[in-house]
Amino acid sequence: MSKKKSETTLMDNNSFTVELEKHLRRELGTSPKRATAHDWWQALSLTLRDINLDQLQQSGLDENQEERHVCYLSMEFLMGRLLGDALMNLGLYETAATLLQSYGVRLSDVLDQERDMSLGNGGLGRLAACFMDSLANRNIPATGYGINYRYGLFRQVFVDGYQKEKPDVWREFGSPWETCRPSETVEIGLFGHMEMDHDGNNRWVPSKKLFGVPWDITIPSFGGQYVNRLRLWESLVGAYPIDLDKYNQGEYLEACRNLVDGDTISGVLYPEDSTPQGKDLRLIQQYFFTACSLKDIIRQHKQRGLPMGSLAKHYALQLNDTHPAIAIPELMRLLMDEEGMVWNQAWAITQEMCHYTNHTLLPEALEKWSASLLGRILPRHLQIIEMINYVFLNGEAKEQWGDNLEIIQKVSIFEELDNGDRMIRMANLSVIGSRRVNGVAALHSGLVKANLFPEFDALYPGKLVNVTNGVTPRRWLAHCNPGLARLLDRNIGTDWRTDLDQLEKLTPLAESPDFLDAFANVRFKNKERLARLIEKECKVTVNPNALFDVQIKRLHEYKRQQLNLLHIISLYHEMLDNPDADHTPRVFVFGAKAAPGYVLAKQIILAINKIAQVINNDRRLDDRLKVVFLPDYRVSLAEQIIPAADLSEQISTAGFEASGTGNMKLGLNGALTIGTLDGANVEIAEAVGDDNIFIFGKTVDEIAALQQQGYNPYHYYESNPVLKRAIDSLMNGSFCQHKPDLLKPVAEDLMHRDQFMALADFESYREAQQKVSETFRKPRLWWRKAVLNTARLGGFSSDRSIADYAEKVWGE
Ligand code: KOT
Repeated sequence: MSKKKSETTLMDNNSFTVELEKHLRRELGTSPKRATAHDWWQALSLTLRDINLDQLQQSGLDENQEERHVCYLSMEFLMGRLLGDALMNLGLYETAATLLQSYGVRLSDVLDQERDMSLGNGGLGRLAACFMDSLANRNIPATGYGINYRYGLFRQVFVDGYQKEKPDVWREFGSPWETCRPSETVEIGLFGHMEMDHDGNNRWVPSKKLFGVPWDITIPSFGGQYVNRLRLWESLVGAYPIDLDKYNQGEYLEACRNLVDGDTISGVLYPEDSTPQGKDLRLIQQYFFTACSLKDIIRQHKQRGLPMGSLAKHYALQLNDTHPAIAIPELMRLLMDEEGMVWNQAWAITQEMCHYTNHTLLPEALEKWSASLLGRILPRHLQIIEMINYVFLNGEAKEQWGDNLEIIQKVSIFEELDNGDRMIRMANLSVIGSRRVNGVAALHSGLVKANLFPEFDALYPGKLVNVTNGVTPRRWLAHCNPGLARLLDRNIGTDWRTDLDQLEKLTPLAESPDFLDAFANVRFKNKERLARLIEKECKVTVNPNALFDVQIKRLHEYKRQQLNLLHIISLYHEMLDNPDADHTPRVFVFGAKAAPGYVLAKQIILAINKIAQVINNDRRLDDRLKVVFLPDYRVSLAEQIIPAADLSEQISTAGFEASGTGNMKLGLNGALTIGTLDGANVEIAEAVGDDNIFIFGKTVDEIAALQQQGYNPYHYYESNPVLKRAIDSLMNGSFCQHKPDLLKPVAEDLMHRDQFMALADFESYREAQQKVSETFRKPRLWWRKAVLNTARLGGFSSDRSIADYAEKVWGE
């Protein structure tokens, strides 16, 4: 796709000041002298939004553009805060800081006023946000389509070590970034029945009508010349009572009565990462935002005076996992029932337009909808899915596999259940209905081909491809780590922000002691800053000279926070046994939310908190070991932790983490990785070299073999005294003397089930951790490795991912 630049110059400093003060006076009824930090935040945000809106007119929405417009359909956009990034992108950061200073206000206090836009759970939603940023930076015309949830991901607090959920009222008084576009409201149907009209055609008569109201957020490139938009649909505005008791027990659905009343649909984000629960409201949410988005696309296409037959030439749909897969039958319905096309033409357009990204191999995360449930809510769509399946099985499938029933059953969109109902496999529907299917890291894409969809890979050679994930260097380096950004600017120039391969120029500097000192110095300041935050949030004093060992991601058994915990306990025991030995001081930092209904994950959080309390108060350790669990992990917290991390924990069971993107953010900022050969760790290891990463644990094949032969965690427990002692201390109440049974469930699960084989990798993990400790004691060696991590991870920019999508997925 070609690049295009607008000629418009952006706002000068004086006009910026005038506009800002105008917003203060007119929108907020205040003045620079009286304005609070929150007023300043709002006024600044409105000012920048206006600059972007002006620029938007000249960017991707250009009506005469020839390029294919990318529509990124995602249930989640985990945007975080927007002001700091926007100031940086528009080159107004210093101007704003100086102006505020003249009124005695600190820009950092103003930035802290912003509530994170947490409209996502974790990796999948954050990836969508990074991709929006990179689409703008690649000057690719694009719209992100999603849901304007009134409540984002719950806020997490700890009470006595337990996770408690609080509602995330992120835009109680509106959000300055969002512009409502009521004139582009669309109407969609739900429920109802099918009728035959006088021409003998099938017609859907919905019994419910819903309105989708679009709210737009501008997405500027670095420099601000190119602007795309994120369009989030709201179903209706109104009072919305949530039953918090039920919500906290994991029954978030039941907590929302009036299931299909308009305002419930965009009410709350489902807090599940990797384990969707097949509930009606979720399916309605999926249909709601997908149908609104398709109507929007078709309306724009027609407004440009283009014929329906050329829809696929002008628009590419990217389905972020199967959550928007209902787009496939919905597009068929629109093209046939509303636009009068015949099946074959509609199918050709649908298959040309749709592209599907798979983000997980976990069987429980592969979406399936009961056909009877889907048929009740969307009767026409069930008919169309049945027809797609019929045509597929009797056409391509029969030609390829004849009457091989085993394969036919496997590739069918429908899975027959014993109780007579059928489940619709959204992944199969997505593969059949898409032009390209991609995994998110080389290893993962290989497994998608070999294990998940081998039959489809044989049937459709070249359809299944890999696009390795990436992260935006604007947010995850330039903005979150200003100290390192300045150091880079001084040494390799400033172009790395939009051309991250420039980081390679650091390679020779890894041999310069002066540069290593400067790098270490930046890190030390970042660690001091994080130490202050830890003091404030956790009331724990930590030493910035200690090794900061960081695991930040959703809490899930496959991500194995429990393995990290076992290592911490073993270190604790070692320090108590040999108090005079020269131990490397460590601070273990956790950040993680557990899905409210995920019992074991919540018990692991409790265990970490309880163990932290004992260790942090044990004076025998001389402050050489600290464990902190920062509450309410979210994008803005990640931005403070990542620049201060020495060690990045990427310790999932091989084969289960599709990619990971925290691994990229931490590595780019110069943390060394301790990790398994899983997801993008494999490519990170190739990029940085074996000497600059700590790889441990069983490979995908070894894990499979162990599973095959029958995994027995108890064997590892019995035969490894260090491991046994760690687990016994969880069992016997050492960390919780007033309630000795409290942590037993975690210990028992590890000994008797251990679904993700933490015990099998424990010894190898511990050895790798010993190497980490030894290396950290040699600062020159450590910082050289750290610099080489930053130097060699430029390929993990989401700008590169988007270029790959443009070439391998949306292109020819
Ligand atoms: C959630 C529900 C259903 C299907 C997939 C998910 C999912 C997967 N949510 N987040 N992911 C993560 O996506 C990231 C971006 O591709 C990956 O880096 C990460 O490994 C996935 O776990």
